[in-house]
Amino acid sequence: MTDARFDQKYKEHLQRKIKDLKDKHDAVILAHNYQRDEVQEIADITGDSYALAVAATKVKQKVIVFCGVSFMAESAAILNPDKTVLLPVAEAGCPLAEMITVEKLRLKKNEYPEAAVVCYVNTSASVKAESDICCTSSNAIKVVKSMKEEKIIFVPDKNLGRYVREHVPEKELILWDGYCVTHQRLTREMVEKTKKLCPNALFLAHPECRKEVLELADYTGSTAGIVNYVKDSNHKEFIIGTEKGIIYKLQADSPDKKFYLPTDNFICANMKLTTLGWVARSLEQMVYHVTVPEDIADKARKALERMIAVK
Ligand code: CIZ
Repeated sequence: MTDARFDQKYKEHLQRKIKDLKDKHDAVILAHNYQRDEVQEIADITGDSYALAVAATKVKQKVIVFCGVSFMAESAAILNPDKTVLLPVAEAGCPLAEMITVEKLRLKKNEYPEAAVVCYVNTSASVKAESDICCTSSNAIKVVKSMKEEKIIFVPDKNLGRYVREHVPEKELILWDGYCVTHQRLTREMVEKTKKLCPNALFLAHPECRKEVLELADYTGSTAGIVNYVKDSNHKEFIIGTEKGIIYKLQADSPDKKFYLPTDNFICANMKLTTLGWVARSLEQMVYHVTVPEDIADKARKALERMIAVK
């Protein structure tokens, strides 16, 4: 048997095994848009963190296997205290979420006591608990507009914060110095080079990209925004300014369209830690059970639910 045929057989074996384990344990699989293709294939629901946070509140199953990174599984656990939430790889974290601590946020709040705190969902439960409201890249502009306070401490992504500031000039945004290490890798030169190679393609960028990159974008939005933009567009070619995993959904929705990445290195290493093997192990051994201390969960839930209520 060739290596490729063996890999395919092994993949199918693991996917069958996961399906059986899911039935046995009354589980549902949620997968982020940046997960490996074969993990998105076995997911019951895929989406960005906003869609997954909302979906998590509606699932009927007892067990939620969250294929993503730790802050996402934490949010699902906070919103669903009665369910068992599993993260297949305990080490799947988010460097951006680690760029802020509760202690440092408290110092910033003391500096600006009149300001409200809007935290990006890419934060720990403790930072959410210290914030007034959460946001995702899908709803950050709406969330900031919904605040009655004029001054907003926006944490921790400075690129997303800058993008929101441009769209909500009536608010004063105090930005944190954090960034997504994956999106920060993309430079203006990489995009310009790809545009020259693909002159008919539109460039779609995620707001976690640098300002100089967003200046080149034909459209800026979250992964959900990019997916919808491509579906509705008459264009046939797109340069994608976000993590590679999104191509799976784009290509599945629009098999007739072409997608190009401006760099082969547009990969979030943490998102790619989750493999089919770890998902199967997660269900076999019920690991890793994500829990959040009740006092923190209660406060963080308010920030998440307030976000979900923003229309
Ligand atoms: O909000 C999310 O899920 C992230 C991290 C990116 C996106 O736009 O989906």
